[in-house]
Amino acid sequence: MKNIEQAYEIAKQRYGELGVDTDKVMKQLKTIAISLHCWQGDDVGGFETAGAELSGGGIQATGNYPGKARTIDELRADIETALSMIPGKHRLNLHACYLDNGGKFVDRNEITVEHFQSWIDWANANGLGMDFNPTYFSHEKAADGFTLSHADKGIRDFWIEHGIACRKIGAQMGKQLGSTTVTNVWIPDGYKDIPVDRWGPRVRLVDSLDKIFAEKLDSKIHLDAVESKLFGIGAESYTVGSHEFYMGYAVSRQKLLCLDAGHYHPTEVISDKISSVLMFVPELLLHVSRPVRWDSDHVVILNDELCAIAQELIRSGKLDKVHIGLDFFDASINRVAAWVIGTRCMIKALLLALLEPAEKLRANEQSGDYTSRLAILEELKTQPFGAVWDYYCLKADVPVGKQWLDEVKKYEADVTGKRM
Ligand code: RNT
Ligand code: ZN
Repeated sequence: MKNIEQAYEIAKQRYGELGVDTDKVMKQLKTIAISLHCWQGDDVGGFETAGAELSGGGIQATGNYPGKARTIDELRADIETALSMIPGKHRLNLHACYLDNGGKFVDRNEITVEHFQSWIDWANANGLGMDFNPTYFSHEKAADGFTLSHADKGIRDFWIEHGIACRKIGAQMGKQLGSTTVTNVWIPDGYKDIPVDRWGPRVRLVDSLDKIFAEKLDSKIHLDAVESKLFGIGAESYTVGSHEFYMGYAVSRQKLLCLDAGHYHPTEVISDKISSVLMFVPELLLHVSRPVRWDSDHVVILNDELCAIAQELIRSGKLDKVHIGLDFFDASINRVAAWVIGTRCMIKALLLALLEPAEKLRANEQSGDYTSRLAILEELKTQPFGAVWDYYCLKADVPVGKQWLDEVKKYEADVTGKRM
């Protein structure tokens, strides 16, 4: 503890020489909430039916590490454990298939806030805001790969009803918790092989979305987001909700666009999209993920793109217009550790970005002094960032350094490892 404080004092001086106030930075960092996705805890299984398994619909968790949460209580306990190792106050991002139906099947078009009341109460007790997602996969009416753009009106109407139900639930979450809920629509719709009709499904999707969003909701308690995708497993040739589709939809309807880091061509990055898209949509939702060769949803690590995303959020001054959500699910490692690693990395990236001498760098750029810009950006990489991060964790009363791993191992020995 003494070492951490001493190291921080030195780091504070070093950053001070660059014109960066580390105390102020830590205060700012504390105000940034990350939306923790419930689905890392059970490989996107949910609790709709006992022993529900993923998934269908273009997403796939891989791995069979023991100890995944099997019940709502287990999932909540795991999230609480993860949160106890993550500095700051955050949010829970819940999927509709995680409903609390008391053991009695309730179909997607019939869910109401009562099926989520226990989650809202739990979030409230844990000081968490909530975000929400309709679930357009893992269902017999999604089995052929189409939902909101389905050619069959009956199936389309069913999913429209689901979307409408979810907005009502999302609005209740926002209202009860006094913190705006973002409800994000992602659908898997697409064709495995080359379609003949690319128009029809897109015409139907626009119509379905318009029906879902018909009721105006108070933007203080609820916001809508739409998430595009390039391709999915079993939908390699055509995705109805492509980037251009949702970009156009979000701009024309003034909805939030959700940028998922894994949903673009392999050399395309979302860090560069933030400033472009925010010119035309009111706010953004991020699904921070880590694609490896494809939309693989690996656990987020502190790599160049994560740093670039955080830099964009801080440098642009538009943090208040961006909702930061995580979207990864790795079933090959301890699932609580996955949350802790990914979320801590997201916070580390934000801290690194806040520790930049922003005004100085901007002045260099504006005066055409690109030499200084490059030189300072490189010098920043070897500043004592780790000392500030350790101190931030210490002050937030969460494990410093790899201490958290010991706690996860203990939790595994006592709890998750005992699950069959
Ligand atoms: C799928 C999308 C979507 C899901 C979640 C579970 O490719 O990224 O956001 O990961 O809805
Ligand atoms: Zn996503």
